[in-house]
Amino acid sequence: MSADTKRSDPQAAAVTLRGLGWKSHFQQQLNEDEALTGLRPARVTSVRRSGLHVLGPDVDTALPPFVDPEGGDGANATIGDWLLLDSELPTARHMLERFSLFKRRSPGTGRAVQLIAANVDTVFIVTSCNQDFNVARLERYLTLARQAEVTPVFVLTKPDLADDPEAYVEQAQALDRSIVVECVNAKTEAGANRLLPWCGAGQTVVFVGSSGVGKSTLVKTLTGEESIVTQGIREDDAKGRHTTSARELYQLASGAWLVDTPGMRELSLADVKDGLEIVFADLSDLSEHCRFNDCAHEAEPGCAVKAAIARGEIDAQRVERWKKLVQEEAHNAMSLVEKRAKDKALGKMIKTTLKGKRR
Ligand SMILES: Nc1nc2c(ncn2[C@@H]2O[C@H](COP(=O)(O)OP(=O)(O)OP(=O)(O)O)[C@@H](O)[C@H]2O)c(=O)[nH]1
Ligand SMILES: [Mg+2]
Ligand SMILES: [Zn+2]
Repeated sequence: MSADTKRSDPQAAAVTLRGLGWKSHFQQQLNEDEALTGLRPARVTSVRRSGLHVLGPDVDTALPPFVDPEGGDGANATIGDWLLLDSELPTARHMLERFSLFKRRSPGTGRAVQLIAANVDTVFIVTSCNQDFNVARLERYLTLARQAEVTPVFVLTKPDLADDPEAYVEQAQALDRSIVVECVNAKTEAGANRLLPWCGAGQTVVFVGSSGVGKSTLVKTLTGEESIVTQGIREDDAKGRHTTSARELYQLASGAWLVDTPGMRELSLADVKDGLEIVFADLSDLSEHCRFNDCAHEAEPGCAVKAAIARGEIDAQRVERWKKLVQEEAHNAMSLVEKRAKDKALGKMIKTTLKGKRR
């Protein structure tokens, strides 16, 4: 066992594919491609600039970064990915097709995409019962989760420091009645253990959220891994100090894999059209009743969205957040060159998306 792959139980049983989160989705790919026969599966357990660390039934080693020859936005192997290694040398040959992928637009103005984690079953969207709590940001994370087809759970920390934690729970729940909202003191076992229902054997869960919300504290309490570093937040604005700097996979005694991630300063979305249509399905549906096909829900006559706001049936602020995200998505979907050439087309694209052409 290398220093990179931390496991809570030093006596842990031998590493098995199933224990690492192997699923029929991966086995099928092996069965269907003869060229893959004889290669050894291993899972990426940590990602640094210098390279990867992989763990498999008969391998536990560092590897250089791996880029899938088929290319595309998500071609770099990331944490949680399954690679097939040579039978002799520890060299990656192939990356198995993922069943889920969590990604965002890299911070800054470029269009590059940053992969957060692959082959994840559940995402814990972590925020605190303090100034970090922000409905618009939660909605962004939710869109990301829906796009990736990963089960989202809202985890609200620091109820022990809040006057009225229930008020935060209600706001989070109002975003989507079907999502589980857990409000937990991350520093206590009783609190962190509330997350165990999503942490069965072979399950992979990723913790995301701003710096200082208690992602590492939760992982530390759940795994009992003393080496995990956590750090107090700034008193005045509750902002964290970006303590965790690399994504890391930890195994729980239950057999689940937890991915701790560095706190995000901003969350720019990329390729989330489907995610938006799920999170805002009600608004999308409603907009089909607008008189004009390309209604922007501003001042057009016969706008079903405006009418519903006027009747008090939907929240005007939520509509504004929806429009903003749809616009952002449309901007991102176009390259810079295209943007210059097709300024007008962009306006149209935003309108048709707001119009909610559902698949
Ligand atoms: N009282 C209380 N303190 C908490 C709770 N959760 C986290 N903390 C504290 O909040 C601070 C930040 O926690 P971290 O776990 O380092 O936060 P993080 O999300 O990992 O932050 P980054 O690694 O910077 O992204 C630490 O001082 C924790 O002890 C909680 O539920 N209650
Ligand atoms: Mg951390
Ligand atoms: Zn309208």
